[in-house]
Amino acid sequence: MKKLSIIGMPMDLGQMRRGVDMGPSAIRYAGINERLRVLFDEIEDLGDIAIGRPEVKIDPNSNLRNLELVAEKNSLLADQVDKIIESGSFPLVLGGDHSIAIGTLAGVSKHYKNLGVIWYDAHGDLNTAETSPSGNIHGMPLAASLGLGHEMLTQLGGFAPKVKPENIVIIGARALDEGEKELIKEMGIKVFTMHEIDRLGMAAVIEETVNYLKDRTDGVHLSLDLDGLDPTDAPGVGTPVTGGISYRESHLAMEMLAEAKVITSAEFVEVNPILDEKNKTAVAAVALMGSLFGEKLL
Ligand code: 4U7
Ligand code: MN
Ligand code: MN
Ligand code: MN
Repeated sequence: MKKLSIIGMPMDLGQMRRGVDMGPSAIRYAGINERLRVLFDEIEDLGDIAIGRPEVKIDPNSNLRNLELVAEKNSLLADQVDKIIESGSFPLVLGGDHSIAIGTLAGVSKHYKNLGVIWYDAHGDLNTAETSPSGNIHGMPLAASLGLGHEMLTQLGGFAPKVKPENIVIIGARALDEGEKELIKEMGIKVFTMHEIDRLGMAAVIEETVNYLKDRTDGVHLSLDLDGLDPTDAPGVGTPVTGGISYRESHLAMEMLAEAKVITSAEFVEVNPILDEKNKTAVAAVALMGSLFGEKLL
């Protein structure tokens, strides 16, 4: 039986653009249930993880905005995701800013010896407190999952790392910080920047990605940051970067991932309805989910 479990993570503590906490609502209003219902035997919406309205603060010692809160809320998410997988269901997490990937991956990673991760994003999210220009934890989740950074983030769930560098593929990068570029080279992380996407075409990029991950991993998590898409197609994001992946290329990518049957968990993050145009970004997210879960055009 094919079952999907949806969980909302209305987190906005990983950055400064308030409004991304409304991402899960915006995605639900965009018709996620109606769209995905026909693709599964059963769908359950578990509602949102409680974030509340905590006082935001920068830890003066660590250059990490809201460190304790981000860690605390993410461990709630990790537990939920863990339970969903244990119950035999596919976990789909709705963000929220990208710091939630720390929790998602902590929950997912327990279940795999060699978890693969596809990081669909304009950014690398490979900063640590030392390299971060902003102190925003939504720019750090991939580093934290690799075991790099503050131990409250890296040790979430009680183990590190959640993913090995050779099991990661970044797609859509076009705004990497200097420290991130160095780390990518040092660790040998596979990256398809916009340059490679333009040169090879998205079809070849996904083919290569699937071939690369298929043999070395026993599950693949898709972490899709809507700012991976071009801002004309996904304007409702806090850190837009021009020259991004188109709506059509993104659909092709999701369709090919569906065909390859490799994805075992997913999250769609950084949808900010306050910055959006008529919920366009949430609608795009739901359309991409449709393709990811096997919706056909004919
Ligand atoms: B997102 C940035 F400096 N790299 O660390 C940072 F450019 O989850 C942006 O991908 C991070 O949206 C963007 O603050 C995080 C910045
Ligand atoms: Mn991003
Ligand atoms: Mn991101
Ligand atoms: Mn962003």
